[in-house]
Amino acid sequence: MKKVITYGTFDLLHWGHINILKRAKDLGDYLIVAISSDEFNDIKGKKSFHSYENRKFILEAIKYVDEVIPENTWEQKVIDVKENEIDTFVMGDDWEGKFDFLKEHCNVVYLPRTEGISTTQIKTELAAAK
Ligand code: C2G
Repeated sequence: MKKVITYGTFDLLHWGHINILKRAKDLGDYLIVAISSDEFNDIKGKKSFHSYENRKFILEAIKYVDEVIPENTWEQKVIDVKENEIDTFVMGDDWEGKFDFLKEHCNVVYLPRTEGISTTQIKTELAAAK
């Protein structure tokens, strides 16, 4: 069984998120998503609208997602890859090159981001529409 893992906040879920989850799942048979905890979001300088629990609940409802685990630190990826016997690590190409240290443990794939949508754009356009 080919296992794939990807990481992210996945706040205000949109079709760009679904697009990368679909393509990540297409690279194997089992997709694990490590979703950023609220505390790790603080470390990333991100404030998400939905709590960790609710973002996890939403992700678990997606047919491409087989398992959701917490992302608490930058450093956990090597352990996650080893412990879950991951074959392929996937991220959007805004992270191109940033996780190449994982190449000694698994395939590392950066997929093109989906143009025309982002959580930031949603927040900005909603704020302007008031
Ligand atoms: N993404 C995408 N296209 C978009 C928006 C997002 O392909 N239009 C991808 C991102 O490249 C990322 C994933 O969707 O791979 C999740 O995006 P975020 O929730 O913004 O995740 P991020 O804050 O980049 O967290 O340790 C890694 C970090 O946790 C990544």
